Amino acid sequence: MKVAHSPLHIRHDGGKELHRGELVPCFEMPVRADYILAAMRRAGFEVLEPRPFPLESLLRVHDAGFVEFLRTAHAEWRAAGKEGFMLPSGFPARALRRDHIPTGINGRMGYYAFDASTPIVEGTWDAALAAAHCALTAAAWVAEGEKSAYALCRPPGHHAARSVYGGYCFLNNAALAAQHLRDQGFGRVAVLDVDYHHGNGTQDIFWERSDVLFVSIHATPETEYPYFLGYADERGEGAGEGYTRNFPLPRGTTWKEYGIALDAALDAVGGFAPDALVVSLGVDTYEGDPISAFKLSTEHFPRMGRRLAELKVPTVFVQEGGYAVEEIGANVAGVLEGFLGR
Ligand code: OKP
Ligand code: ZN
Repeated sequence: MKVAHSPLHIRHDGGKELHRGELVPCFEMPVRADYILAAMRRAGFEVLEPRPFPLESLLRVHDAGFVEFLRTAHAEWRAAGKEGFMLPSGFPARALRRDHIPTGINGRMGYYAFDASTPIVEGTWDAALAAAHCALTAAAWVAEGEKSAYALCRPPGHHAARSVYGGYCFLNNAALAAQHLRDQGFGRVAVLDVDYHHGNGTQDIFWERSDVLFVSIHATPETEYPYFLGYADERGEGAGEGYTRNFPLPRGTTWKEYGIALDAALDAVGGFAPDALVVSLGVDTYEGDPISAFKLSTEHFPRMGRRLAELKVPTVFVQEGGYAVEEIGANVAGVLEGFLGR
């Protein structure tokens, strides 16, 4: 399997997030990619740098003002005399205006963000753009005839909506891959999101579309991030009605219950008869994950991969979460090797 990876990911580093009353280095840290890369090499996968893509490719799934904000945010912050990482301190929540974008950097940041756990540093744009190019490159390989490919994206993408960032995500790598496949002639594309957290951004992007099915298995938003999307009654709207499917599961879910939900999700995907599949591959369902509460062990990830392969559809894997850094490589490689039947 070909792997798209860019060393530019390392530029997204140095931010902190609030965790249990303290500012700590972000769980979404550069070493995650190092561990995955080492596992890819051990598995004998060919690792290649992403191709460049025009900025307009991003506008297939993102708002132009949003992309421009991300591209220039840190420079504006510096120009306003500030230093270090950027976190928003006010959001256009209920009772506040949402029809005006403030001109100042703090207001614009709050306008485009949905949480305060996603710092922007000087190199965030370079890294997020490189991750998007990894996803687009992996999609291009599959469009050119590869049966599968893996995009080693960092930062992740599935929480990023058309014009909102958050959840460690800036550009929606999986949505970009799915849209690229659509644009290359794959008529029906399914996105299956197996990250512990609901892929609210991907759901937002494809909410009203029937050409891209979004199916997600995740921890219930009643208790888990992102809290405000990912409930079972969300099924899409307009032309997209029925083309979003959510399978929320409680904290403490083990492989036994997970496997049942996976079968139901795979039935939904199979019923759609997709021409291609994008897997938002978060391995934060692992029992040792420091911010998650499912109970999958390393031996379960190859089983997940084997079940995905049963769909027999060209597949692009896009890296999302996974924060147990020492085990992340084995868990990701497990899915991919299980998929390949080895
Ligand atoms: C990103 B992905 C803990 C707050 C954590 C953000 C979680 C983002 C998960 N201090 N909130 O889906 O793995
Ligand atoms: Zn996650």
